[in-house]
Amino acid sequence: MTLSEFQQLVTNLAADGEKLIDAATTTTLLEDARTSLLGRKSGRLPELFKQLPSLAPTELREAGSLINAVKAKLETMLDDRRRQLEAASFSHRKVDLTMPGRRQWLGSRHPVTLVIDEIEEIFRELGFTIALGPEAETEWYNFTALNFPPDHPALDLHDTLYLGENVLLRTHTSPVQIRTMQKYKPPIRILSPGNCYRRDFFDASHAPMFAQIEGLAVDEGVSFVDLKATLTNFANRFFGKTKTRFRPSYFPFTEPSAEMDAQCGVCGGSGCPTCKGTGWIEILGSGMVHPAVLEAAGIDSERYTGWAFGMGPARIALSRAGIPDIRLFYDSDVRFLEQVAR
Ligand code: 2NL
Repeated sequence: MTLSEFQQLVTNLAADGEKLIDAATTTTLLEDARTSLLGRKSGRLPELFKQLPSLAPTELREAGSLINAVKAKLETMLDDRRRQLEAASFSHRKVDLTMPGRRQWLGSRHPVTLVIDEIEEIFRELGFTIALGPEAETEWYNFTALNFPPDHPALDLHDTLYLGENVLLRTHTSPVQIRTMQKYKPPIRILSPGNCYRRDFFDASHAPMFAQIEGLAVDEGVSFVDLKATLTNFANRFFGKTKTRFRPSYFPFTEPSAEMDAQCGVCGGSGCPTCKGTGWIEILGSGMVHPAVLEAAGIDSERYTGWAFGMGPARIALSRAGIPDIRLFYDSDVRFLEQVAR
């Protein structure tokens, strides 16, 4: 091929390319133009590059600089046209710029935290304050002061996570109540939420770490009537007007002890899988503080009496939302959390 033949082909290509690029009215058409002009496989420009070896060696320099200049020009034209089309397509989009933006989900408090916050709010209105304490405790605060006999199975390495000699991860938030009774004189009305630990399998209904919320009221003349009235009021506030019942129970730290059930909100008491056919959902354990516990915490059990309760907010959140597996609360799966968020 002669130099002038080559120059003619390159000039034609430049002219055709300019027309093609100008004619492209969408970014898709522009991409087609780019492929037909510069496409590595069979674009017109790469095809011309392949012709270079057929020129005389003395003509190569001029031919090369010409084709490279056209290549650069086409690339610039393609880029300019792309910017033009993109700007036009944005300004022609039918958008109402006065519309409020779509709100992103920013996350929410954890479902268990939501239950704790709600319970705190109800008891706050009844004059309770929030008390917090350490999660690493001594055997004395976690067991001895709470009237556990030294050979109680809960003290065993199989049931409790020990950090060292005498130091363990608390198995309930009761140590906070003991510390509060040591530090303050009655009247005492406190609520202690927090995480507790036990050596247990992580299955559908158990977790080795779980939230507990306990309440304690100590004063002169406090009786089982106060316990029953306060906890019944709480159930009606938390679940909406509901039937409750108290069943006798046993804890080393309370005497007498009672468990409170609420009528199953899913079936209304007729029996369903959620309440395992009983019509009742277990809400909490409670009782009159054992005199030995008051004395251990330095409170005169002849002058003062008290009542206490403990419940698991995760259990309550499960039964309230009809969630089948407690592990869902700890997976941090946003698809689950979004569904129970508020
Ligand atoms: C449950 C229910 C309960 C308490 C916790 C308590 C705390 C002190 C004194 C007396 Cl300092 N009682 N807390 C009372 C009754 C029940 O928890 O199911 N626990 C395993």
